Amino acid sequence: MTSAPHDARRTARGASALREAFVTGKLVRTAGAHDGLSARLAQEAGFDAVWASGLEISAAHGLPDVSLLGLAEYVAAALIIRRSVDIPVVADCDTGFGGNLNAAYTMTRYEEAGAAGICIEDKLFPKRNSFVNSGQKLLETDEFCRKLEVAKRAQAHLDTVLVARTEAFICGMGLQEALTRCHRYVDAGADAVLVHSKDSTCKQIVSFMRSWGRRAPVVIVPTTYTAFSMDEAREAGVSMIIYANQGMRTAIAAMRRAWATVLAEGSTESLEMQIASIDDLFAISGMHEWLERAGE
Ligand code: SPV
Ligand code: MG
Repeated sequence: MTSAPHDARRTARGASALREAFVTGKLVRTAGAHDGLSARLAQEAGFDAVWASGLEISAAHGLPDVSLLGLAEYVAAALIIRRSVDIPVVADCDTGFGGNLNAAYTMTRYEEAGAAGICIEDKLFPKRNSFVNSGQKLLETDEFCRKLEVAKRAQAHLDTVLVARTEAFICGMGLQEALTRCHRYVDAGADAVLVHSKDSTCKQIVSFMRSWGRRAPVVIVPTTYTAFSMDEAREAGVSMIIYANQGMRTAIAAMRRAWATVLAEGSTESLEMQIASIDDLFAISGMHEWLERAGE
């Protein structure tokens, strides 16, 4: 009989910074990413952490966020992200890619990849992205608590942050269900809770924060309630705010515009003034540092 090693000397990369921010009340400003470049741009902009987004990683594979990619593909993406930045990486692990044992293996694989935190949500596998209007099904609270306990027991690094995400609001449940679930998830060992909402206003989140009483750090993803500011989030007691997909949506819009311009104008002359230079591309991808290694 073996159990997961729990070696106090081992720490997860960046996890202590996250935990310290949670204790001191600093809002962890987090940007979604799907590869090394998008993560590095978030770091360069000054974000405190990166979210290895399931939606972005799926889209980067040309696939919808409906549990088509597997654990290995998501971990590979998270590893590339983690190698590209120094700030903590929090990984979107969907439902933990299956049952309780899958959630345990998810914890192990992401810790090996250097994630500071992993986030597991209380939906049924296979899940749909939260903004899809069909097929949103919640796992029973008891069953999800068991999944969290099993994942937590697999944790090898002392400070890895396990975020339990409730999709109660996404599935049409009310405040009480969201609160009850989050309290149970913290009882089960979650270090933080993510409360997702697809409301166009911040009402659900603000009412949750008022009743939560700061029992554990709260993470939010204000994709639809766009007017909710960082200052308001801080004031409400939110610990981490994730801009999960705005970077990729910006890239999509910009690339569409660029390629349309090239086809319309028949050359890249006017586009050249608007886009990053080759030198910029070299710099962000580390060309100079790598050439220096070869003495060039
Ligand atoms: C993701 O980025 O994959 C998320 C956040 O889970 S959301 O797409 O808003 O559900
Ligand atoms: Mg996701």
